[in-house]
Amino acid sequence: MSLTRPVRLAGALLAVAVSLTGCAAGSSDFSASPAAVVVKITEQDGTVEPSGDTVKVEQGQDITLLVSSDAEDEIHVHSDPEHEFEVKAEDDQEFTFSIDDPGTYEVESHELGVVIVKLQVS
Ligand SMILES: [Cu+2]
Repeated sequence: MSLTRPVRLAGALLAVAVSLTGCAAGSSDFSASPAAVVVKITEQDGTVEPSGDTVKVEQGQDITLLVSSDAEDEIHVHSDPEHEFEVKAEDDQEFTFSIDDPGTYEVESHELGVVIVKLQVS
């Protein structure tokens, strides 16, 4: 699995642009910051929150999945290249990645077979 990021400079410039627009601090599950979009994910008793919400991110912006789970799982990001993360039965596991190409990409719980969030990259 390759995690190279050829458009690093573009990502940095976009991060600057994002910082000019401010952030939605204080909102419940999603908090945007100039540096990264953090998506808080909770898996418990065979269910997952959030469940299919759309999260908007910038091309090349860091996306951090902050996962708390009571069971092992595998989280897939259906981008190209795809990202796969091994989830343990632990709180506050962080997985950070970015997506360079615009589009909408599903983040899926492999064990539960459900879409957690859709990342709308533009
Ligand atoms: Cu998948």
